[in-house]
Amino acid sequence: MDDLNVKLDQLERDGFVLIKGALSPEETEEVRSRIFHAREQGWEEGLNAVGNMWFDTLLDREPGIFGPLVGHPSVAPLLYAMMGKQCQLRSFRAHINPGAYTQEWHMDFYGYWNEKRETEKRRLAVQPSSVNTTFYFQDNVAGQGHLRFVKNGHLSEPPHLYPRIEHEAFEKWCYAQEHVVLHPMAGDAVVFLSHIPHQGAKEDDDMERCNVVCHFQTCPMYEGVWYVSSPRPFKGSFPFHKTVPAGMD
Ligand SMILES: O=C(O)CCC(=O)C(=O)O
Repeated sequence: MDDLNVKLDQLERDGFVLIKGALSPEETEEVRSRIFHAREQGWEEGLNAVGNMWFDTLLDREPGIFGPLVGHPSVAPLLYAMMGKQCQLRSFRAHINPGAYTQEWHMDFYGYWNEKRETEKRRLAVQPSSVNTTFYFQDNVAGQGHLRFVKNGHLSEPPHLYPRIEHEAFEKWCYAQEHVVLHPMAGDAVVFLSHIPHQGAKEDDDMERCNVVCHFQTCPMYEGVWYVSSPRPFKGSFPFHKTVPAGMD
């Protein structure tokens, strides 16, 4: 519990927490190889301009392989402590970075601050929230790859988002801030608040790099909330609906 409280405090303070060795070497290798199998099958949705190839169907195609990542025991106590049974899987997306890759600075839950403002105007509405659990399958050591955050970027609203995002100005602002750089290793997970600006990148174009991102949310996430992914079907989307993580009630 002490360890859990330390992590919860860190998540609240920094906006992210790195979970070392979240997956065993066997789990890491199994999932890694199935992500590349998916590519061989041509199951990707596309490859975007910054070098991110994405797969939205793997949880449905291979639930036995990918299902255990949803509320995995390494992240379940954190998710449950934050969201309880309201914790809902919004989306499940795997990525491969086949060549050069410098992701655009972005927030997964772009609409967070706007929803906060809207919520404050209403007597009954409550603030939606969202958390990423992102699993890594290669060693992103210095010189190979990284994930970085705008330092304290979860604590105040970045400029250039409203009324319409100005991507160039937003990215320029992100680049100009102080950053915290993580080097997640194979089997690590990063849990972070989905509204913190962040950017993944390869430092060596030749490194193999892939990840799995599970987005969790507490509703109300109405249709039209500004978010990078669309929601999965409601039924079956609550990982702790029937089974509470061990030792937590
Ligand atoms: O490490 C990366 O490539 C980026 C991860 C990311 O954007 C996410 O987890 O939402």
